[in-house]
Amino acid sequence: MSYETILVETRGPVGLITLNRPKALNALCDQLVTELGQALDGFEADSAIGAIVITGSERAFAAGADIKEMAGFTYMDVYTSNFITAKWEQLAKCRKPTIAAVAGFALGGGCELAMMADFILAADTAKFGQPEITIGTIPGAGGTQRLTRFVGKSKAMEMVLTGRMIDAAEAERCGLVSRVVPAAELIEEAVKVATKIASLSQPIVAMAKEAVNAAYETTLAEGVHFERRVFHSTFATEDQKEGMAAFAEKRQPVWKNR
Ligand code: CO8
Repeated sequence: MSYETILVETRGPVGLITLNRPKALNALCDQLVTELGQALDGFEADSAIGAIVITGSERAFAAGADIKEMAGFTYMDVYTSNFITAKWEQLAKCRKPTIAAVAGFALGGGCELAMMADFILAADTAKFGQPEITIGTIPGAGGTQRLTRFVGKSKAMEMVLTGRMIDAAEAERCGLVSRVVPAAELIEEAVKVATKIASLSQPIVAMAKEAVNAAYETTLAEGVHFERRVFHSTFATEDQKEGMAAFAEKRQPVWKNR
């Protein structure tokens, strides 16, 4: 499949998607979001792919939704097309593990897209923000909800109400990103982490992801109950037998993905 706004490649068992609209700082136009969804579908369907990395350029992961594209929309345009449509949420719904590798600006829809990944690895050049308030709108792809869950009410309110950007160090301090690495090493490190995840049992990884995600959707008691049931179900897999046998036999496990 050929794309105009993204680059798609594989690095061993890792699917790598690079947002590629350099002249617009990777602003998320409709075509880009559509192509990103198609690339994600392709990797989801490919059993050789065990994890997916999404990145942008050195200057920008993505500077937000495409302001020029949406500037003239009317209420009826956005209401009837259900803008933001489900395709924006596709990354959040991905069953395979996803990592956003962020350098430069991750603003507005760019920050929201990064937050839909399972975790964010940041370059030391990364800057995160929800500046929608400064252009007369508010976050519309989950920013008010996901950012608040990541960083808590106080910082989310300050960022959403003022549009203030935070740098990589502040993003790490407040838990928005898992780690900060030197910009020159970002892709290599993200692919390394993704390769590690892809080398594990894919169904067990999927179960672990489902269990962590339950923490965002339910009460503590229900989440712990769900976790216990998923934990129990790992004992129905061949890979749990293999993993524990390999530990006892002091050898590397050979996963069957079953
Ligand atoms: N949309 C369209 N074009 C953009 C965007 C954008 N979000 N961001 C940058 N560009 C373009 C600029 O217009 C410029 O193009 P041109 O050269 O043709 O004038 C080019 O990218 C380079 O940008 P700058 O010259 O402005 O570069 P600077 O280094 O001076 O500034 C900034 C970089 C600070 C990132 C600046 O470009 C900026 O403030 N951008 C807008 C950031 C923003 O407000 N983002 C939020 C957008 S709204 C949003 O995301 C709502 C999400 C809701 C869900 C989305 C559903 C579709």
